[in-house]
Amino acid sequence: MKKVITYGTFDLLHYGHINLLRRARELGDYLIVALSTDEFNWNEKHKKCYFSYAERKMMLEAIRYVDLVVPEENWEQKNTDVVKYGADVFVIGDDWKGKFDFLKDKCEVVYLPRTPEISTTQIKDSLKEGGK
Ligand code: C2G
Repeated sequence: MKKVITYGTFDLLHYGHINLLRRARELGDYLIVALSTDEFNWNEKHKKCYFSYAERKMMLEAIRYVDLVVPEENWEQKNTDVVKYGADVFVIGDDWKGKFDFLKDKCEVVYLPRTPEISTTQIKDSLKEGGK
């Protein structure tokens, strides 16, 4: 079984996230999502999520492409996660291109093109201005 792992916040879940998860799953037979915890988001990514970790986890688990959701609590865990979960492929959007090449000695590293014109920030900004 070819296992794929990816990481992210996935707040205000949108079709850009779904496109990423679909393409990630297509690279193997089993997709693990390491979901940023509320503490990690706030302390390290300076992101205040609209949905809590539990709510974001529940939504991801409902997606047909996702097989397992685990917590992402720090930047350093990727090296151990890849071994712990037996991941053959690490996948993430190309906004991170090159940032995780250090994993190449443990697994394949794939940066997928981001879906244009959509982001959680864009959704929040649009709503502040009264919506689309
Ligand atoms: N994404 C995408 N297209 C978009 C928006 C997001 O392909 N229009 C991808 C991102 O590249 C990422 C995933 O969807 O691979 C989740 O995006 P975020 O929730 O913004 O995750 P991020 O903050 O990039 O967290 O340790 C890695 C970090 O946890 C990644």
